[in-house]
Amino acid sequence: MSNLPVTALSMPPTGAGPDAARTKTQHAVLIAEDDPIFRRVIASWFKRWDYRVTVVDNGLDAWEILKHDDAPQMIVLDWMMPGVDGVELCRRIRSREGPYRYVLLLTANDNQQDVVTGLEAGADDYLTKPFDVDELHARARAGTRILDLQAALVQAHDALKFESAHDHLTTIWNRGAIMELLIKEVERRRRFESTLGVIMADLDFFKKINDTYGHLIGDAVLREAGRRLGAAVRTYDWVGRYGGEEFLIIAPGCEAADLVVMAERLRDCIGSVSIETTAGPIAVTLSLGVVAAPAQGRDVVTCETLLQAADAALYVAKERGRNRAELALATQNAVAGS
Ligand code: GH3
Ligand code: MG
Ligand code: MG
Ligand code: MG
Repeated sequence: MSNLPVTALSMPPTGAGPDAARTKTQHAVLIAEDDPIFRRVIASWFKRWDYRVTVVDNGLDAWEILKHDDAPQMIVLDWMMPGVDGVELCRRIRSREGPYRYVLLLTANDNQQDVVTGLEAGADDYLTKPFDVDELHARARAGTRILDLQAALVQAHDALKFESAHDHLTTIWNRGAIMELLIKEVERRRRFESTLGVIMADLDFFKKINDTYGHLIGDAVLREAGRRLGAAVRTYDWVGRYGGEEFLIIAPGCEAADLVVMAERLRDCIGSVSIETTAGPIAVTLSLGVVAAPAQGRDVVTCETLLQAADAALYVAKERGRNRAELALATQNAVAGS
């Protein structure tokens, strides 16, 4: 029979109290303990401390739960359990990718070797039975602090990662990111012998919008143009801000005929409906230079050759009156017009 201290055995008060009314974000805990009394007492206390509690009585069930990324991040594991023991579970938890788990290992005695083995297997902390409820609470709080800190770090890291790859104004990919994507897609095309489409798109007479309405309104037009372009492509296409009022669109697996249709859709999504601004609706059009790299061919296709070809086709579109797309092939066919 487990040797529980009196303090730990005393059950928490039930019913509505100040704790029941707490609304702060709940943490979740998984308790894996084969001893029914320990299990019940530990679960009761964690509930009292506002944790969402999941309880299992063996290691195999615990592992089944922990295979899922949305499993509780705080885990209280008994060392000795049927199925998979606590130390083996620690090893499995650490060998798995996914969100960090804070593991509190319960050991039956204070054998120094036990503790070292447990910590080396990946436990963050340990408690030796019998333990006091205050000690359990303190360790749970320490674990929660670390999990909260870790969540804040992950959030900050994600935000930085997003900022470093996205354009501040439009929130689509920035120049660095869209160029990296182009390099990857050119490489993918080479390896898998697939087609690749690239479109260079530039807003027409944009300087005039700035000159007429001011830079802030110009910014609003750019933002909406970026949003419309992003919404007009397939989920596996890439849209980035290449320069001031210039956008680069990458369409993997797109043949010339599909690209022509796509370019027309992009032209239309900008030109067909005026952009609403605080200065009133502003009509703006888009010129596009389109290049389709075939799946195979003798030509060496690089980022530079694609960009040069798309840029040259864009220049032709501007020369031919704007609000149109030009396909950069040997024949330089016009593919769409206003
Ligand atoms: P074209 O039809 O030949 O492309 O003419 P354009 O006026 O669009 O081209 P031009 O290159 O002469 O002018 C581009 C303008 O875009 C000039 C620049 O100030 C403006 N621009 C670039 N980046 C931004 C930005 O972030 N915000 C605003 N508001 N304007 C920008
Ligand atoms: Mg046990
Ligand atoms: Mg322009
Ligand atoms: Mg330009």
